[in-house]
Amino acid sequence: MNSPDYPDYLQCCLTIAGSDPSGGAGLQADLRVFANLKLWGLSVVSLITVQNTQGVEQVQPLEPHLIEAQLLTLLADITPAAAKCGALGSPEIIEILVRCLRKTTFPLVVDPVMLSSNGQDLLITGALRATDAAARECLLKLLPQALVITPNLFEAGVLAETVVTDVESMQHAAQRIALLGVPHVLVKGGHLEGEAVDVLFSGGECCVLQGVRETSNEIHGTGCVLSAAITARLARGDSVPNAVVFAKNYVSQAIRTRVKPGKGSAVLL
Ligand code: PXL
Repeated sequence: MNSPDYPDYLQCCLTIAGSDPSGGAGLQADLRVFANLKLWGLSVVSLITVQNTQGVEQVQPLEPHLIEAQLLTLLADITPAAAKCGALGSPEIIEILVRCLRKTTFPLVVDPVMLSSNGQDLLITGALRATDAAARECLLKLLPQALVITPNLFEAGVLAETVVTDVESMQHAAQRIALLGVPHVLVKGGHLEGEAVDVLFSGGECCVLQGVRETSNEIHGTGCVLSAAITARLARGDSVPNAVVFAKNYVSQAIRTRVKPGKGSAVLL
């Protein structure tokens, strides 16, 4: 018997992301957010990391054919109400995703994760660096499939090919990224000096949202949690601006009640 909170037909949210064994980021964080928000979580693993709360030691992308098989097998059975992708791991994986997601119609949130906080490449591993032009080109192919993209200042700078350091440059970058084919761009200002504000470019207009002053070196996975909460609210039928506002409040609340499971960063429940 289902409990009254869980109807017979469950709404599902999908994450395509890397594994963080310490649970603060990646698919483990996404699934926790989906469950907290009463959605059934689906996950396709793109890469595994070797990490604890003190940092990422190794990153190993899965064979692209395994990502394709996971995704196609899942989608043959279940259509998620919304999906997100996080750390992807290699140009081949991105290309496979572009191909597999081309025919889907559910909203997709792209968190263009490039580097871990201790500088490990999570977008592309091996000879190519996340900051190389070729890595950017590869990510650009995925953008037209995204409804929303959630870059931080560094990622926005790489995507927009500008330096992003303040609210004005965030607005400029958001507009440039929208021109790459994404209708809604949320540039996260968590790493801004001074005030922490986010910029949302949506419906052809930029708006500045009061941000969460997070001490991001000490809290791990806030970006994953934010994009997962946006995805969950889109699955529930929210508009993008409403989903973003909800997700920002969700992260602020989670930051206030953060926990510290290990010797390193705190994480969000
Ligand atoms: O927070 C970005 C991120 C996403 N996904 C995985 C990670 C990290 C950061 O370390 O490990 C798997």
